Amino acid sequence: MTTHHEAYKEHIATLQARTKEALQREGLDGLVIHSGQSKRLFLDDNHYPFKVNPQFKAWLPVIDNPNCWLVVNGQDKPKLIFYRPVDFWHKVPPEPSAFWAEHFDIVLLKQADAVEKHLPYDKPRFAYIGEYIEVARALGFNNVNPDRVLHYLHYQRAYKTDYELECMREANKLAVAGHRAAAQAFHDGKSEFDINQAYALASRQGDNDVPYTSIVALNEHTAILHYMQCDTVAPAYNRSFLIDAGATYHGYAADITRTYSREDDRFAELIQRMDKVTTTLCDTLKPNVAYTDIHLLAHDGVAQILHDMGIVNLQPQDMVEQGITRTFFPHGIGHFLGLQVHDVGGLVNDDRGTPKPSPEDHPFLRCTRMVEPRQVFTIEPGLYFIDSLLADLKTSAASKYINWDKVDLFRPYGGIRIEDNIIVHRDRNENMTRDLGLK
Ligand SMILES: [Mn+2]
Repeated sequence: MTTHHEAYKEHIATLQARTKEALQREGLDGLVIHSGQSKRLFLDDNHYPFKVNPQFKAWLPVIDNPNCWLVVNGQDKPKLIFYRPVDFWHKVPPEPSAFWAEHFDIVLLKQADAVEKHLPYDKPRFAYIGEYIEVARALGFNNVNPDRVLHYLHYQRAYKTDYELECMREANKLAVAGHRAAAQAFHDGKSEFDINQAYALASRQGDNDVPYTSIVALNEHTAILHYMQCDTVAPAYNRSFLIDAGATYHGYAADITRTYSREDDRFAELIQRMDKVTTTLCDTLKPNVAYTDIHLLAHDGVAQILHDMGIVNLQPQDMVEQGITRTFFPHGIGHFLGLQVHDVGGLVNDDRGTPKPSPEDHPFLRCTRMVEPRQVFTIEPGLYFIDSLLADLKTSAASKYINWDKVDLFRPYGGIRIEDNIIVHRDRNENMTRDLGLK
């Protein structure tokens, strides 16, 4: 990306304004935001992969450096305490010089535990934002991750700046390259492990770079919603393939799912129909629509398919009313996307964090907010043949409506999910995934 300095400058200005408001609500002078620490495995001298505090990477695209600190007050130039040890074991990050550096007063920190002299003196006027509460206490911060501040920041984070949208388009580019390579590897009959490698190679993302563990599933595995293993041996025959895999750019996530059938068969037809559900729902997403309504519309779409394909012998409306579609589509229609793959702030009514839970019958829906411009969502309807859920259905009163021979025909294919990443603009939607030509 030719980095848009102007957009980043505005991004910082937006964060400053949000910080100022959050501080006013809490009656504080500033926030001290900790990037995190390297975490060691129990009774071991190895470390887990470092995952940065999302409140830290909101400010700058430094996602691989523990022991860094930001001191912000919404007014003065933010201070960055940048960890740069003398270390011959590990790579030491270079002195900051990228596009973001000029927006911070930078202090270099050689020893992690020598940070105190760079932190504000008047600790009670500041809140610590980070994961390491005992570190915060040792440094003298009593106000740790105050609810009012986090609720406000999380709520506002749903409205992406132009810089953030640009980062997410770039993340989609990386992921789409991976998806193309993965589809090819599937058609070549490769194993899950080898398909995952093909994805990594083309997307330039290793297992620790992707925003979540990629789901690379063949045949029956595609019906396991969060399948995270990777068989190293290819099955005798690759019938079906579901890949839910993303990419990270400057700390922002893409989250894309595609499903493929090897043959031009009934399952391929099911995929085509589900693809239509995804694109139709993407068009329904617009300002002033409740995201929950999109979820309910997805059930109508799934019901229509189950009816048209002769899988359930009921009118679509009755099928939805009786809750039968929830056997086939047991998860939510999607979520906010951003610094975190399931970005925060989806289940609240306002910036004070008043809860707005998902409907009782749809507990896995991750967002209940009204759709507004600058929000970024995934839309990911699914249709699966999941043995455990089907077993429940079989013992229920609704069993008589199910064409079980058809169900058994589809079981070996597993399931379908098709997921796009959408920016809602005031006057149109931008489907970042389809705009890149991914079918
Ligand atoms: Mn998703």
